[in-house]
Amino acid sequence: MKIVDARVIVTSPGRNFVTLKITTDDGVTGLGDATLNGRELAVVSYLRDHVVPLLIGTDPHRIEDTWQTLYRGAYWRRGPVTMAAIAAVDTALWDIKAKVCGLPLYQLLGGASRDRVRTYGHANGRDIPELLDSVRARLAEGYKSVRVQTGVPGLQTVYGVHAGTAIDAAQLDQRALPVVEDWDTGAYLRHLPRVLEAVRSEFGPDLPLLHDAHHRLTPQQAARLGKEIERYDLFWLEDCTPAEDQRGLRLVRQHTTVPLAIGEVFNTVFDYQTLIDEQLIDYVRSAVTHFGGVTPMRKLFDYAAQRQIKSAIHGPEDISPVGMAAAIHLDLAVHNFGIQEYSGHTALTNEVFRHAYTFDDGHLHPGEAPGLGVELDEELAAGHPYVPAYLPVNRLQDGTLHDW
Ligand code: KDG
Ligand code: MG
Repeated sequence: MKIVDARVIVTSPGRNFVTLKITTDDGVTGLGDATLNGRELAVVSYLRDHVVPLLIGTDPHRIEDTWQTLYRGAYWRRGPVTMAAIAAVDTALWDIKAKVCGLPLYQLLGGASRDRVRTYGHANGRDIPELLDSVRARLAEGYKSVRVQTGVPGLQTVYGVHAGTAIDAAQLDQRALPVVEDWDTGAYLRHLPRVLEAVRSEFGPDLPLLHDAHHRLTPQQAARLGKEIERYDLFWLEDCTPAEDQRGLRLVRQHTTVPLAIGEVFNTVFDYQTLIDEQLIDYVRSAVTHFGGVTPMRKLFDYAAQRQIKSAIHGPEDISPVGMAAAIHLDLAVHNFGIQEYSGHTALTNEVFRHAYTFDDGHLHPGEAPGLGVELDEELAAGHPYVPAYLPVNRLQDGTLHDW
């Protein structure tokens, strides 16, 4: 079997998605997600100009060797552009192999370790009453676990929430230039305990609650926050501090037992070495799409399992249904599954990417279609071309650029 074609398809059914489609001489096709939100075209060029020529004529069954060739053979390792491109190839090859076997991908990963995949949804509000309404809406949709984000008094736009209407952060990027959010760490640290108090008193102690600090705190601030919110029994506190400096998490860990989740911006296992070896976190958050694909994700989870750390694959709207499908197959198969982030996609996106996975009663299932179980409607995709878009940036009130 040989790869005879590999094409990059860019479509924007409401937001941009980059998909690699690989075709074999037997006519089997595989899809991989290469969407890097706000920097999509860099990955398109990396794939089209530098990777596709290497794939033509090769054996699609040699997944590990292809991965190593793209990773080691380029000499220039790691980084989100490289790893998103490799992820798309790796995922598409797993899709092909599973289709050739006539099995859903999770069967090739060891089979199901559970019946269904628990998820969490996003609740956002400009203020606490609006957030409580949003939590009610997620519960009505069937979610059993909810991430809570609110506006902070005195700030116009903060992560997950906009001054005008409460919208998901993923929508903010659909504009010509970056939206500028404002930030005041002191105001946030004073506000968050009140938010969690209000949510707990409205919904009781049993609802699993999550919160994303979106890399905005120093280790000292995160340690202080963790101690203060322990009594609200969070499922996790996410990205409490930028984790390029993994040692920063030591301070946080020494001071609080709040579970910690990190890794959505990581792209190789080396980003996690200290965090996992020293058990400084509880959940690894990488996306299949940004971490080099199914192959390294599986290795990451096995490594994390040695320290009782669980999976929590990144799954916002900027992961396409192709990346989401790959995540759900892994979720069903790995033993140390924790939770899957899931906000769904627009109806149009679901038409462009018809998928076998289903969401029911707050849980996902990958379905039983061979491969990933996703078909791309190329004609429909072509009717929704790329739209230039950026993620927001974040500035302190004196204008200093802050972490986003
Ligand atoms: O593209 C950026 C988003 O993926 C990110 O802001 C979403 O933090 C996020 C999350 O936890 O889903
Ligand atoms: Mg996050």
